[in-house]
Amino acid sequence: GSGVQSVDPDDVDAADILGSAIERREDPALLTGDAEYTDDIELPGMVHMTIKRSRHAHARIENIDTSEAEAMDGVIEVFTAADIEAPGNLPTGWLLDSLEQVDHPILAEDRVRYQGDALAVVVAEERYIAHDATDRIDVDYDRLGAVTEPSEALADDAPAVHDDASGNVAFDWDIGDAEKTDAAFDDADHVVDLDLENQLLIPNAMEPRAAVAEYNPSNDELAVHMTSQNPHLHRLLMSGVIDHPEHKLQVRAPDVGGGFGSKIHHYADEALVALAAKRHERPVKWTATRTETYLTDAQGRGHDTHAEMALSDDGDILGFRVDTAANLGAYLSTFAPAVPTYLYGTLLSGQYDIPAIYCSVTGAFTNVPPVDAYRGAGRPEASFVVERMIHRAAKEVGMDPAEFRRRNFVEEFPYQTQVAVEYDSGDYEKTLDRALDLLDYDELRERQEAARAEGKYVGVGLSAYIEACGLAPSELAGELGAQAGLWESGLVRFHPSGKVTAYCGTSGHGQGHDTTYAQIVANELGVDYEDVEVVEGDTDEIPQGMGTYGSRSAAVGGSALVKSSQKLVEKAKRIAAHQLEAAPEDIEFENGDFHVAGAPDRSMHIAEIATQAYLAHDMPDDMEPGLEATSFYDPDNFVFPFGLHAAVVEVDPDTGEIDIERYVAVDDVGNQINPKIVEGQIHGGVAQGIGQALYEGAEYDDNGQLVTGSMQDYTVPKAEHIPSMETDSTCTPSPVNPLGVKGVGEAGTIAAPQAVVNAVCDALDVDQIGMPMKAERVWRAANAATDGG
Ligand code: MCN
Repeated sequence: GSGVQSVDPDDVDAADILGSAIERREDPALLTGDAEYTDDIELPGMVHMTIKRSRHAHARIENIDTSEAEAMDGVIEVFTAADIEAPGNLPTGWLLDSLEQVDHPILAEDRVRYQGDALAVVVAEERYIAHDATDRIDVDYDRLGAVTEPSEALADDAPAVHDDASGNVAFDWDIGDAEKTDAAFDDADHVVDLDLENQLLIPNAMEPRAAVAEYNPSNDELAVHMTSQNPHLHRLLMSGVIDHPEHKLQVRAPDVGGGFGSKIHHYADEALVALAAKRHERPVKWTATRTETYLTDAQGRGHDTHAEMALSDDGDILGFRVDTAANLGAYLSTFAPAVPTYLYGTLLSGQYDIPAIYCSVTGAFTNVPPVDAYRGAGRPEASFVVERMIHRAAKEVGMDPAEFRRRNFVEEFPYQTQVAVEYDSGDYEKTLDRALDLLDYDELRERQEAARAEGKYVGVGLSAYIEACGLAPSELAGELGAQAGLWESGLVRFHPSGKVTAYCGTSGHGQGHDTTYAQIVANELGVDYEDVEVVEGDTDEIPQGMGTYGSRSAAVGGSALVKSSQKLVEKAKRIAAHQLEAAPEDIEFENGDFHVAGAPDRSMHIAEIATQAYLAHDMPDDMEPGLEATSFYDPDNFVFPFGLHAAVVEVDPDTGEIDIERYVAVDDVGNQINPKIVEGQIHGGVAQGIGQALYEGAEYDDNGQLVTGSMQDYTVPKAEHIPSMETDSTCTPSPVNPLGVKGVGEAGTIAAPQAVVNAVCDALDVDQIGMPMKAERVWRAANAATDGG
């Protein structure tokens, strides 16, 4: 059901390059094995590192005996926290004020708090020797009780994960107006409520995390090649963690095989690799096993929510109250506190004009790995709560769910929500209508009735999602309480031959930036697409940067490249005026050509001007030679993509099996730089969202042991599990950035879960089914429903 056909860039006119569905230029290397991943790096004299991890979720460490491991041939060193002078703490949640701060040492000293916590490091000549030696480290544990669910952790008698965090509370946070919301509930004709769990998920990047570090003692330069989504941030944070000067630290991300958020955070492991390289003055490599990624990659979601909605008889939403306990895991990960707060509470108005909203969130420490951003980060949780409640509310007031949505949609933009953010632009009816058309909605409802008469359970689920992305606006982030601004930098450099290199502080790891950034720059400069090379992911090459997450790269990084390109055009125009002996005001610029107004034959191409800028003796007075420009771009607002996703399912009440017959996705991400890449991002995102609805979920036993610790136990959806999708789009350009783009990288994941859950609830005519909707759960719900229970 794929709609967009890709085209060869050679077949596209230069003037049409922006917006064309050209093939991704990065794919040949990725598909043929020519890509360079971190684990492909081989350096002379390189040695290998492994990490001894806690087998228990919560325990005191009585003793670590490394003697047998150290005695093995080929083992260079085994070190524990006691062996390093300043063990260093990881950054903990620097995006929220008023946190219960707890230390997160890079090696556990006397206590471990999750299965997988790092205890000791082995450095050896060969990888397999390092792994064998790790097994021979003997740890004496004194086990403590473990908690894995936020509701359990917040109970009175729960074991304390940190002695300093009373009641396992990391923070209490709220947003909205409690009194106004209470008043709305007092006036309501109907109140509906649901208990909603958004289960913990394990990110599954194809490439596990890995790092290779090399240190030069003569000049104190340390280079870390690692699986990073944000090398500059990693450099800044790591320089603090291992106490190495930032300007002598290079962080470089080679090709990175996916991240989905899990490669933004600063983990212990990469810092330990850097420390090991400094201790031994030899290059050191560490690559996580798949088991390690399951145990230690920051997990996502993990919300227990009670939500209530106040309604009028005629179907207006009057108020919305949400109370959430969020699982933060054993320590605060880099961005963790921001995820269930600013990225969640601010999105609870959904696509609706809701006059009163109040949301309170308690962040809880538990004995699971740190929980942090995972594709969508806070926004899928918000959209899930809103759209599940909307489905429930429509039923309560006896309205069709599509019409209930339409009645409550925001119609005027910009729209100030009751939860701090202001939506930039939108047209929610348009995506709804497009989706209803594609579904042939009325006919579908008739078919549903007819099927029911034959004992078949067909259901339709809608998800009118909204998200906030293009993560930047420093000022807004500050107003919301974040301690750091967010912007992006881009450098565009003409070479003397007229070719161009564009550098951006984002760091793509599967999103196709090499292609889309080249499209943006070629369009602005009017040069050939093939003449633009894109560089990302290296702190030694790129001025500064914030990285790739929060679907920010196109909106913020792309805009920085636009600004830099525009600066180049301005300078080039003055050089052209000088060379063409005209006033700069009389020079016109079109498709790369500067010409004198009214005299099109008096013209110079921008590439020729680049040559002049470097080689000519005759430049305008007071002008510096060279043709390059850097910009730091910080927009005024987030961008707010939106759309309508719909699932049509048939449920077998005898087996609990769900068949997704159709999946329709209509998305509005503003202007599209490359419609094929946009469609691919939607496909991948929806696959992950369906994965959450039907299959995925991290499960722990009572001791805090991960039960779903491998791909055999944790179902990552395969192609056969995902229906063919019908995609379409509308276009409401964002007024916030010069490209008019909104992000797309997380949209599908944010939209999909509740479309599928709503469809199954609709099919069985039940109010609630938990995710993942495995057969047994569905069967139980179906039986309860048909038993009249
Ligand atoms: N794009 C476009 N037109 C738009 C918006 C975006 O053509 N209106 C293009 C962009 O130029 C870019 C791609 O679509 O090539 C995604 O852009 P954007 O929405 O800006 O998102 P980012 O590039 O910042 O990527 C981050 C986003 C996130 S947050 C997660 S999580 C995620 C995702 O991207 N992880 C991914 N997509 C992923 N795709 C792959 N293959 N691997 C991951 O780990």
